[in-house]
Amino acid sequence: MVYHDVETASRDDLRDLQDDRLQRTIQHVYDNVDFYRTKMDDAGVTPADVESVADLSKLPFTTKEDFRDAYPDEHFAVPDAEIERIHASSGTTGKPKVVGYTANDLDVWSAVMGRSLATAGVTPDDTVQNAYGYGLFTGGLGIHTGCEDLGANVVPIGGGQTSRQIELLADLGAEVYTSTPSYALYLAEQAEQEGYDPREFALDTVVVGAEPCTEPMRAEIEDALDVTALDIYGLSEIIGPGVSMECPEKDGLHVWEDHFYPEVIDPTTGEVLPDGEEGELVLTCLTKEAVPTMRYRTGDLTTLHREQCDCGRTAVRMEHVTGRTDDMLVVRGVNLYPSEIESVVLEFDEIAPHYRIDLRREGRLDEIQITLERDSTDQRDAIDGSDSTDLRERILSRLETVLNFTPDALTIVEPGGIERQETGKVKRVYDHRE
Ligand code: DLL
Repeated sequence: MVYHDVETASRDDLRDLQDDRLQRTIQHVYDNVDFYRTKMDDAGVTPADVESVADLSKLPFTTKEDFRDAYPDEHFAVPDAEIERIHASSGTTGKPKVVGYTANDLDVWSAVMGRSLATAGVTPDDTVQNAYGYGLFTGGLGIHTGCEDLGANVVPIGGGQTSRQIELLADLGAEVYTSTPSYALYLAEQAEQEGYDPREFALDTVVVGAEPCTEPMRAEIEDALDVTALDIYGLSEIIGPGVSMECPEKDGLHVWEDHFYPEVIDPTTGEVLPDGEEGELVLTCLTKEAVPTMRYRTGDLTTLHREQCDCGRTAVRMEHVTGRTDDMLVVRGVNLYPSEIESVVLEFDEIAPHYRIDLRREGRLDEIQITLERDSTDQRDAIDGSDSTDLRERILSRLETVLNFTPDALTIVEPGGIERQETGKVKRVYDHRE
C-alpha cells in the first residue's frame, strides 16, 4: 500500500524537494550548532555553497566520535523548551549517543514509521505485537507510534517475557510481529518447547531489524513461523527505525529519501561511490529540527540501487546491511565479516541459525574459533559420530571455497548448546584479545 504520494514521486520532483529541504537544514545547523558552524568554517563552506544534494560532498563528515564528544546535547539545534523527547543508544564503550526530538520530529518519525509498516503490507485492520524494547532504545516507541499513525492495533509487549509473548500471540492472534531477527527465531524455538506449533499462529508478517539479517537467516525465520520476514533499518543518530524499509518484492530497502539523504562512500578514502558498489552508508537528515545530523558515517555497509522497484516506489533502495565497518575480522590477512560466515554455515540444513565466533590471540597470531549448533530437526544421533565429522569437513570445505578461509577450530554443539539472548541486540562475536 502506498501511504504517501512522495513514495511514487518522479525522481526530479524528489530531487527538488531534497534540495529545498537541504538548504533550509544547512542554514539551521549553521546558525544553531557550534559543531557544524566550526566544521563548515574550517572547510571554507558557507550554507550558500550547498544549493543541492549534489553539493553535499563539500561538507565534512560527522562521525560516531563526534556524536560521543557532543554528549549530552551539543548537537541540539533548538532550545530545551522545544525538545519533547529524548532517546539514547548505548554503545559497548563510552557515553551513549543522546538524541532529542521536537514535536515536528516526532510527527515525521511516526509518519515514516507508518509508511514503513504500510510498505511491509501492514493495514489498519492488523494487530501488531511489538517486541522491540521500549525505553531509551528507539525500537519500541518508534514502531509503536508508527502503528498509531497507520491506525493498526499495537500490542506493546516490548522485549523479553517470552512465555507471555507466546501466550499473547496465541490468544490475541496478531498478524504482524516486530522484533530483532535473532529474537524472532528464539520465539519460534521457545513456542515449540512450550507445546505450540509456531507455524499455526495467525502471524503473516514479521518486521525484523536492528541487527543484520542474511538471506539464509530470513529463510529460517520465514520457515519457523510461516511468515514473510521484511527488513527495517534505522539508527538513533538519524531518527530511529524507519530510515528505510523493505517491501514484499524483497529487492532492497526503500530509503525514505524525502527525509534522509543516503550516500555510499569508500570507508578508507571517504570518496563517494557510484550506485551498485558496496561501501559505508552516509546519511544526512533533511527535515530534522532538534538533532539534524549531517553526512553521518553510519559504519553500516550496504549498496544503493536507483532503478524503480516493481512495487512502483521510486525511492533509492539499499541492500541489507551486511555488517559494520568495525565488525570486520582480519584473520591471517583475510578480511571477512561475520555475516559472510553466517551465509555459508546456514546453507547447511543440519545447522541451526545460532552460532558464535571467538577471537583469541595465540602468541602473535590471531585465532578464530567458530561454534555452530546442530539443528534440532537433524536426525543424526551422535554429534561426534562419523556423520558429524563429515558435516564438519563439508562446512570447512565450503568456507574455504567461498570465503577462502579456514577457522582454527570449528565445533558443532548439541541443539540448545549456544546461549540464547532474550533482550537487546544479539552478540555473536566474542573478542578475547586485549
Ligand atoms: O537499532 C533502530 C532500529 C530499531 C532499527 C528497530 C530497526 C528496528 P540503534 O540502536 O541506534 O538503532 O542502532 C543502529 O543498528 O547503525 C546498524 O548497525 C544496526 N541496524 C539497525 N537496523 C538494521 C538492519 C536501531 N535492518 C544500528 N540491518 C545501525 C542491519 C541494522 N543492521
